[in-house]
Amino acid sequence: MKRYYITTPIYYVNDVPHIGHSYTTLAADTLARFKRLLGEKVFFLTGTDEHGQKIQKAAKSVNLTPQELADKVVENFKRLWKKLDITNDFFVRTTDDYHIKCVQEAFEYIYKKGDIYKGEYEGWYCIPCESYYSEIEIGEDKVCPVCGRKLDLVKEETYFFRLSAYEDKLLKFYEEHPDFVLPKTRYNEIVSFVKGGLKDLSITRTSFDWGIPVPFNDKHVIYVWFDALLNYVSAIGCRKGEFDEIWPADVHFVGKDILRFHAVYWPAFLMSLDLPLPKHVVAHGWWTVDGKKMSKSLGNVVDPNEMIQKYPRDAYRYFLLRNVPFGLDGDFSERELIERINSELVNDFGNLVNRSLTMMEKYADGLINMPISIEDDTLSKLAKETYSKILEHMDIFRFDEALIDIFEYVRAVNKYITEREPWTLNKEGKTAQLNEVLYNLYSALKFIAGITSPFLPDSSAKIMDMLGLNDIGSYTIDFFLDFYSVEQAKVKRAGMLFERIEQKEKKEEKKGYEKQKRISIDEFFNVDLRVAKVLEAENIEKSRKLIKLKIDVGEEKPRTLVAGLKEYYRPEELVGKYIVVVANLKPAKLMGIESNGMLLAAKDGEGLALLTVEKPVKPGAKIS
Ligand code: ME8
Repeated sequence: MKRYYITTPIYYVNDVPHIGHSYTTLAADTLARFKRLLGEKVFFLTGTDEHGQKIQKAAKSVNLTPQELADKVVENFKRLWKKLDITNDFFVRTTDDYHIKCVQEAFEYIYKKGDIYKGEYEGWYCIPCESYYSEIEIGEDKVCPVCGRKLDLVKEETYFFRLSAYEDKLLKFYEEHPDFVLPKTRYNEIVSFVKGGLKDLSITRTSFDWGIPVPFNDKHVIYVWFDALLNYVSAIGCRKGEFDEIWPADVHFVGKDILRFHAVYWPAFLMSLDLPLPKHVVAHGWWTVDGKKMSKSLGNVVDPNEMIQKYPRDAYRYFLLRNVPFGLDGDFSERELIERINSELVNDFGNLVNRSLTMMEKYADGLINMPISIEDDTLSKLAKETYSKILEHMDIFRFDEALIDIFEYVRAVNKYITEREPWTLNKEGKTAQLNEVLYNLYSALKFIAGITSPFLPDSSAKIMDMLGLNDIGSYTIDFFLDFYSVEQAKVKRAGMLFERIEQKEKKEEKKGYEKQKRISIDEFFNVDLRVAKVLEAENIEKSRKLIKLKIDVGEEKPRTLVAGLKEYYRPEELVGKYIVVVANLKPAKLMGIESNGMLLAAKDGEGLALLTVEKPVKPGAKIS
């Protein structure tokens, strides 16, 4: 059976791991766990990129040899992955012997084929990015178009890879595989880059020596990107051993910064090596911190080690995967992380598990029994529907959407409890009905434990334990989807899944409120508040926060209103709601769309709730 092969980039060893690295690795880990849950055999690879001028320079600045630096820094990555419970099957290092041998073999293979030739190169080189850039890309300032740093003019004898010969083949491949690069916007970027014309690529260097020597000319070391990309092949046997069971990769996860290397150069190298191409290259967006680019000089680099000391690692993982639509840029803020913990993980998720288990213990001594007949299969049906939505979203690597699906289910189960009122059934001695409700709840928690296992592995394990089930590894999804697969169980409540976290700012906010400026009644009446009915709602794709609404405010034509609701509502949840808007606000342009009005919502440390009227009134009704 072909193993589902997932990779992360191999990270440079000149830096300590930060939130960005952990993001890619956590996404890959989540997919690996998800595929295992589906019963697939998985091979999940991560590792480190240890050659190149950048590493050589970094080592020199701390008086170490490049190898010593690599040996030291690699431990930071390995330690962090362990702390984050990353389930990689192998860790590749580009200074390992098997890798060096594989890169040299690949170089020779391509050389013999005639796709590598010797020449001379002069160009603008960015050492931190280990990449040449063309005059067109760098403009007049001669700074790197990716990292903005100063470029060096470098002239050297070099071996070229005949990339130009692959232009048409690549374009044909993209056309035949429209989901090779995801998300779609990135695919378009890559296609137009290649359509712009490809020049041959310099793939050796003579100006420094920290790299893999060209096998037949040791004056040259192999370009670090040629070396690094081959990790995906060297780590699985380099055409030997298990190689055919694993190759081609199913998903290379990368940040958008290194997409070109993976979606243009890498497939061209592979074509030249006569190897099949990967199925998908998935590029995610870029994390900033409190709106700023992370950098050592700004001192705002977020250390994942610190985060998981302060917050449960499930919460960190949840926040990264949930807060940003996979593919878009995101901003990291502890305030938002706490908001998500308090509202979703504590209120919705933790609370559901806790109240369910409490009732099971209180009303049935923790004993769960399958009823003779089950009248009410609401939760079972909903679980199946939820699962198919999750599958669709995971197919296109939308971790955020899959989590929204899961949490909608969690909320539905909470609602089920509220509506069925087990406490009343207990009080009235309706044992049969009570048992059925508890059994449904047990089965729903079992489904939740299974489906959350890739995303919230620690919480999932705790729930499994409370439900009297084995480790997640003993089951596949069928067990969880077969809703009533457990006939009898003894449950035991074991503490809360998540603890509420007090926000410091919240107290300050309260103080500020008392000091606020008072306004006159006239000033208040200047604001024209109206009821509006939401007619349509759609996500603004390019934005992380904004949703575009069409609203009826009782005028001849509906208005367009843009609001920052994406993180809190799905468009379909908004349609039909009677909301409150400020109707006499000057129009404003948001993401190029004119917004006419502003809606009212309440926000606390835990989430956001729209102001709606208690029962439908005519759109346009004045709020007085
Ligand atoms: O590029 N936001 O290694 P690298 C999101 N060795 N992701 C980020 C990020 C941020 N602010 N910063 C880093 C290299 N990343 C090469 C890769 S692969 C054959 C060779 C993540 O240590 C993201 O995945 O600079 C990005 O692509 C990767 O770290 C770059 O890591």
